[in-house]
Amino acid sequence: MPDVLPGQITLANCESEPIHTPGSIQPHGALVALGRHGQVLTRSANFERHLGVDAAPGQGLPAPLLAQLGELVQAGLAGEDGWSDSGRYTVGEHGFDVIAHRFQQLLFVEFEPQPLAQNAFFSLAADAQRIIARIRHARDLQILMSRLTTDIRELTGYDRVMAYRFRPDDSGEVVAEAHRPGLVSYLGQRYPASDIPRQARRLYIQNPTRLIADVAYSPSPLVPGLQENGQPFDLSHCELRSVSPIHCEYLSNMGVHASMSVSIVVGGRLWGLFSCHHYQAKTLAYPVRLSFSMISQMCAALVERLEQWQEGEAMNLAQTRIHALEEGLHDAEDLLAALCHSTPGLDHLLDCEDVAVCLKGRVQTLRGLADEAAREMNGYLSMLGDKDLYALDRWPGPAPVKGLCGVMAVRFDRVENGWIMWFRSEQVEHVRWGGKPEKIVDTGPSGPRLTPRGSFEAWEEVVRGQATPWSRTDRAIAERLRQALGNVVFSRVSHTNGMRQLLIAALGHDLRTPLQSITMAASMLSDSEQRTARLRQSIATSSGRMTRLVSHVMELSRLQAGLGMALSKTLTDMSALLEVLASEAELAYPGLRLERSIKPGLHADVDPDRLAQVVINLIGNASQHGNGNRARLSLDVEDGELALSVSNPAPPMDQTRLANLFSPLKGTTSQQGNRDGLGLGLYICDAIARAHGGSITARQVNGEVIFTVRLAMADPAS
Ligand code: BLA
Repeated sequence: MPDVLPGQITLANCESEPIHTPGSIQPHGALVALGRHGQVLTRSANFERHLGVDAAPGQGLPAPLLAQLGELVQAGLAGEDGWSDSGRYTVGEHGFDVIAHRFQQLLFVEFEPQPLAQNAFFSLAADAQRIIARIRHARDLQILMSRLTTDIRELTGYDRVMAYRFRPDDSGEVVAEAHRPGLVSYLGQRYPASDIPRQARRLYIQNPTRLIADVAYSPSPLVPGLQENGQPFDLSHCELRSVSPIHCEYLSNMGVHASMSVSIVVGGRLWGLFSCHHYQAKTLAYPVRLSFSMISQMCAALVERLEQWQEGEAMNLAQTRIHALEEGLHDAEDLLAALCHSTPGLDHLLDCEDVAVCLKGRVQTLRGLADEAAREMNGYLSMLGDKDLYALDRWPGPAPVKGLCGVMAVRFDRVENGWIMWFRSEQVEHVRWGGKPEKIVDTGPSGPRLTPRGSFEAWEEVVRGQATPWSRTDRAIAERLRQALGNVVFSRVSHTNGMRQLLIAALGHDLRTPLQSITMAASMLSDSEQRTARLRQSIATSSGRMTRLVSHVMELSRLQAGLGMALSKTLTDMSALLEVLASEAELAYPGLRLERSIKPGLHADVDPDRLAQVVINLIGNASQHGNGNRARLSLDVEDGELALSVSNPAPPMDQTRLANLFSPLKGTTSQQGNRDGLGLGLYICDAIARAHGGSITARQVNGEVIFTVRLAMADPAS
């Protein structure tokens, strides 16, 4: 936005007010700006009134002034931008604090009348030293700020001293306060970012102190008001800079007559301000302001250290809690329940209203407040993207659910869709607003907006629907928990895999023997009696199927243990083998119509028993899973390889299922279940084909599913 002229400033455009070039100063002092050769470029209209002589533009400083200030002025003219110095001088009968600085090639010299006795400064320096010594070892931010507001009030004599801290959205909060008895407290109150507009916050980083001696002042204009190049004089670093009329109106609406503020700059960022009010006009001697500024710098250094230290402490505490939490999770049967009932609870890890744990589509909350919100959030996650951590201050859906609008969600299990979510409610609810903050003494032309009550309402407007933002530490803690839970999930899966191996080995050994006995016993049952004959048949069929399953399981266990597949290969007449297998299959599956298309005389170097296992398995599948109880067995040469196929009409399968047919244990996750160990059988077929250097594939063509095994051909003559 372009700069606006001083007369045109309103509540709506005050961010564009060029507060660094007001064209005037506060009248309790005088200012002169000198050019490169010491010639006067401008001075405040009140210059002669304060100093007894005028400083005429275009000429050097008048002799009586030069006699006193010659050295300071010479040093300033020789200095670079950023140079500054000050001193106490007597001009005529008056004492002045003279403050000089170089900025944009100009030398600014300011005069503040000062009756203060010289020896007062010694006690001032001692005061500042004492204050600093007392706070140097502060371990608690809140105590530090309260201590300092009291000390600063003692040092400066203001009626009220507040520590005002900026929040991440540039709104502010009064975090500590000292005031004379009888004043209402502003402690804990919140103000919107617009109360100290952006350009003011920027300026307060460059120039940390500012003083308003009397809000009802009439500014003393610079004469001339513009430089030769037509630009206004930049008073960013001047002590006497005239301040925004909007802000003066704000202060006088509060009944305040004078103010002073000193920035607290931490790591180049405006962390906060010490803001002082006085209910009468008041100036503060420059040396006191310097002490104040020094204390504020010391405060900034302490704040930086304390914040780092506090962050470290919070992380350590969280780490200890996460460790304790982890302990109980490794052996828990139900991870979700264990996460919800752990002590210390997940809700103690971060400041929140409630926590939800989501896993495999289940959702559970710790305090029962966020069930609905958690389910809704679960739905938004895939729309938000593919990150593992989301920290939202505003609800991602159309409206907050039960007032919960802040959520931080971390994903700890990608496979099972495991998330932890912390919820926060709207921050307005958390801010104490102790009734009417003060009697509004009066309101100026801009109306009630320029009062603390108006400010609070403006702030409320800004933060409506917004939760207290998740801090850097909050995110770091959530990330730590995410990693810890990720490890838990990983070790639980490895553990389950280990258990599965054990189970499989036990199955193989311990089940085989009783199965063999049952088969034996069945064979000894009498044939003569019809009832026992049926029984024998049924036992034989069932135990035969169980034996096959156990062999599959054993095979799987061998393969998964990396033992590979033992083959005894021999040159085999594949055509003959398939004819025999087809005949056997017709006996084994009496209802199945098996069509044969077997090209004769084809040979391969294979383990015939293993190949038989594959063919029987494929025909068995066709009989069990196919439609119409018919199948076709074929053998031919394709692209110089043997192609052995079993095809049958079958219900359509989607691409995922088709692609997963050969992976083990898929039945446990597929919706169709694992009927008769179909998964294991095909997994083993695949392993057999690959052990022969061949392959097995499945495809669907015209309502048929076709399994094809490809193998290298062998020449019987060689
Ligand atoms: C400046 N506004 C300031 C300053 C403070 C505040 C501390 C620094 C100047 C000083 O030392 O006085 C705000 N002061 C507060 C608040 C409290 C307080 C919140 O005591 C609470 C107890 N101000 C507004 C609005 C606008 C505005 C609505 O409230 C504009 C739309 C403008 N404030 C404004 C401007 C400045 C300012 C332009 C800069 C003044 C300057 O340095 O020239």
